[in-house]
Amino acid sequence: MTSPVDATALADLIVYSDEVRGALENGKPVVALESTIITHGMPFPRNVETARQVEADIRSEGAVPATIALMDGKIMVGLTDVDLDRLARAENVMKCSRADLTFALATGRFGATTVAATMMAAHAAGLKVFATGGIGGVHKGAETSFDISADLDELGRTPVCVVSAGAKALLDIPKTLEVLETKGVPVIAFGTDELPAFWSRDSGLKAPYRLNTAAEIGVLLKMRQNFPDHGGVLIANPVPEADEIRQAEMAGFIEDAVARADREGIRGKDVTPFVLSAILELTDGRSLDTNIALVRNNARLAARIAAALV
Ligand code: PSU
Ligand code: MN
Repeated sequence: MTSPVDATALADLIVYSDEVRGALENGKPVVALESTIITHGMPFPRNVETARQVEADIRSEGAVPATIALMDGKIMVGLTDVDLDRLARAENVMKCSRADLTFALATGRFGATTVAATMMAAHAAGLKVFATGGIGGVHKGAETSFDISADLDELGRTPVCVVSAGAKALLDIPKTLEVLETKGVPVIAFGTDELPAFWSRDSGLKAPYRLNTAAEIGVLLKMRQNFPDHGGVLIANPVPEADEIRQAEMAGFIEDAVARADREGIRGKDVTPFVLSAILELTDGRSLDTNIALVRNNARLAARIAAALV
């Protein structure tokens, strides 16, 4: 008789790349990567170039990258170059958060995983560290739209360390911090007292906590492992100074992009991709360069954190 909770059924849905399986068997550090940033966050072909570059960055730090996506009813943990290319070129890829993951699997659709769904998959696959750009959060105007990213809920429940450049500055960052606190998520700025705001190093808000080395973060994560039901940890790693667009300059672009989304009646899961591409246009492509730089920066830190855990 099968037990009501069948862990092997979930394990059967996971397809590891050879590189990731080998790393897990040999106790090498592995870093999970999301795929929504590829399909919905950046235009082709820079999306796939960036995805490859980020994987190379992780390898250069001595860790193994595991890009996660949903394909043919399976959770892919580590994509081959061919699959990465297929995903980056495909049209109508589903943007999959917690609510969408099983739909994509059940229908065999291509699904790109958000922070929330990547955390779910990473946890199921035994991965503890995940690098992204910026997490989703509480949108401006959420008091009427109720638009709050499932990323926050996932951080509250799933024990994975998410290395980000903070919450995307198009969000209401003070409200996002409040929700993270309510959900019990430690928010730790890396090497700074300020909470970073994705494209900018500063948000004007103080970060709840600060740590200065990957080793210190490793100690905290190991402590956290004593409480497996305590959910995730959010690392906020500021974009390198040379690549940032300062907050004062960014504010105008964000305001224009959010107003455009409002005028065009963009709702729900389309908001984040729409605003990101509007900002790309308004900044003449500069926001994309910054986005790529911060993702690479986060990937390198995540690799060092993963190494501190093994
Ligand atoms: N960060 C980026 N680009 C992105 C995203 C984050 O630099 O495209 C994606 C992530 O996958 C994140 C998602 O989880 O946007 C949030 O979407 P929503 O607000 O609809 O939950
Ligand atoms: Mn949303």
